Parts: sequence; C-alpha cells; structure tokens
Amino acid sequence: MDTLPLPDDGDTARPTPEHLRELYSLMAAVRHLDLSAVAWQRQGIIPGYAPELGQEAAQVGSGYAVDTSRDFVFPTYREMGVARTMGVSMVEYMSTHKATWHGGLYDPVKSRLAPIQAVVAGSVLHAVGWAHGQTLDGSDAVAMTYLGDGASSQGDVHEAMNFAAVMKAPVVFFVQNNGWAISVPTERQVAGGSVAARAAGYGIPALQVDGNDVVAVLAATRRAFAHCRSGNGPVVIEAMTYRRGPHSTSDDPGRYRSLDEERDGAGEDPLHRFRQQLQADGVADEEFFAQAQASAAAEAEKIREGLEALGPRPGNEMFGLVFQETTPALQSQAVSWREESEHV
Ligand SMILES: Cc1ncc(C[n+]2csc(CCOP(=O)(O)OP(=O)(O)O)c2C)c(N)n1
Ligand SMILES: [Mg+2]
Repeated sequence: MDTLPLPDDGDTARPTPEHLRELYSLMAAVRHLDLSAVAWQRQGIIPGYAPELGQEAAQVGSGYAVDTSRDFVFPTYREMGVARTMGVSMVEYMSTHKATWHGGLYDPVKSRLAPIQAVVAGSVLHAVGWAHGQTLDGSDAVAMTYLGDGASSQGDVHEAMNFAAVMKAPVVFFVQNNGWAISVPTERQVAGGSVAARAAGYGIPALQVDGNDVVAVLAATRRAFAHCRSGNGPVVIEAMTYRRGPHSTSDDPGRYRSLDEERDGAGEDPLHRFRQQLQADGVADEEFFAQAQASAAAEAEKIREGLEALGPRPGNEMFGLVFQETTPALQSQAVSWREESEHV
C-alpha cells in the first residue's frame, strides 16, 4: 500500500555507497548491543530488557531519516536501534534498563529522543501534542512516534491519528508490525487487513513497507518526513517485520509459538540480507564486514563498562522529580521513606 501523494524519487534518493556502509555498520552495532543486553540481563547487570532482534532494518532505516537539529522522536520500550542511530549515548540510554534512573540519563531535549515509554501507545499522543506545538511556532520540525501492531488496538491511537489529521500536525506514525503483541499474533488483534489500511479513515496517507529492507524503510521515512515538513499533515508508515526474540527478557515465546512457526514467520534475517546485497553490488567486502563486527563488539564492551560504573542515584530523587512543585502527600511520603531507609 502506498497512498502518499509525494512520488517515490527512486534511484535519485538512493543512499551513496558510503551511506549504505554506514547503515550496515549501524545495524551490526545494534545487533551486537541487543544480543549483549540480553546476556547482561542474564548476568544480572541489568534487571530487564526488551530485545529488538530482527527489527534492526526498521529501526536503523527510520532513525536515519531524523534530523536531530529540529525533529523529535517519541519511542516505545523497544527502540534501542533508533536511539543508537540518532547518536544517543548508549550508556545513558541503557541506564533506564539498569533501573539506575527512571527516565534514563540522556537529555531528551538535546538528543531529540523522548524518554523510553512503557505505556503501550503512550507516545503517540505526546508526539501529536509536540507536533501541533511546532505548527503554532511556525517551525517545520516533524515528530516521529513509534508504536506496535498491538498498540494500534489502543483507543489512544484513534485519538492521536484523528487529531493529528484534523490539526494537520506533522507526525510520522511509524508502526513496527512485528507480528506479535507479547503472545497475541497480529491476526488476532488487527482488524481491517492492516494498520496502514486504517489511515484512510482519518484521511491520512499511508505506506506499507518491507520493514526488513533498510533501504526501503529509509526511503519511505524520508518521503513521509518531506510530506509532513511541507505542511501536509501526518503520515502512517507500517513496517512489516518480525520479532525474532522474546517479548522481553522475562518472556518465554516457547509457550505460545513453535520454532517452526518462528522460522516461517521471521523469513530472512535483515542483517544477513543487507550484507548479501552489499556484497553482490560490490559496495562492501569481507574486510569491511569483519571490521564492522569488531567495532560493534568493542563498542558493546565499552557500554558494559560504562553501565557497570554507574552508581545508584540518590533515592530522594524519586520524590523530587514527580512535580515541579511538590505536594503535601508526596512530602510526607518522602519523610517516611527517609526515616525507613536512612534510619533518621
Ligand atoms: C496501556 C498498557 N497496556 C498493556 C500493557 C502491557 N503490554 C506491554 S507490551 C504489550 C504488547 C505491545 O505489543 P506491540 O504494540 O505490538 O509492541 P511490541 O511489544 O510488539 O513491540 C502489552 C500488552 C502496557 N505496558 N501498557
Ligand atoms: Mg508487536
């Protein structure tokens, strides 16, 4: 499906060989970090993590289209690859998964990435509000919000899409349809054929794209951004991909899908597929891939060291950071907490 009026400018927009190699290096770094994060959870370095195995093309391709000098991204809990592509410090990003600090230690305003959002479909409303604010300020900045196939069943998504269209808010709704909402397959919770098909009801143009093809995802996202930036209102992109791993480090997919189903559903690995393509086109050779793998491993190791060096935050921050001005109830909770934890 492609109902975006702006034409696909095909080959002219194709990334240069240098950019293609950069996309591959990003995907390799994200893959390595993602697998490492699961291992770190098993080793007790972080208490929990939501893997994005198989979604590297969707995340790197879309994140690569963001202009961090003006745009803003509203992620879910699974967008490590987007954060890495946007250049967010990965130690600061991972601090949320380490539970060092609730919102993560990175600065959302500077990095242009909102804090990790665990409320399903929570980020879509924030994106619409932010984007509407940009139009009032006369800015041409665009918000991109991530959501899953499961999130698309939430009422918040209806409200967000409807108002974004009514107000012509520059929002890219980037849906990663990874086939699953924890244990529920897409066909049991998405009516109407696809998430992209629903956009027509709001008068929003939509694109359904092969989410395992990083170049196709980048092209689709760039087109969507151009549409939004020119004052035409929102776009829905549905990137068809597959959650190859568990929902989170506390999930066991073996309880609701077989290995055969996983193999059939996942199709070809996006990283492997991109590597084959770059090799076939003569854009990269064995030496390049070995180098990309080595730097991905070195990077993950540095991030692990940085994470392990993070000390605990002062506990009283949990009361001080709730409201701009504290409330009597919060103050009395803070006093009780201090008495119990510090024995004062
Ligand atoms: C409002 C809300 N309802 C339920 C949950 C529990 N929950 C966490 S993830 C999830 C499934 C989301 O699936 P999807 O949107 O497809 O994203 P994915 O996890 O596949 O990336 C659910 C139901 C939650 N975190 N927030
Ligand atoms: Mg999903």
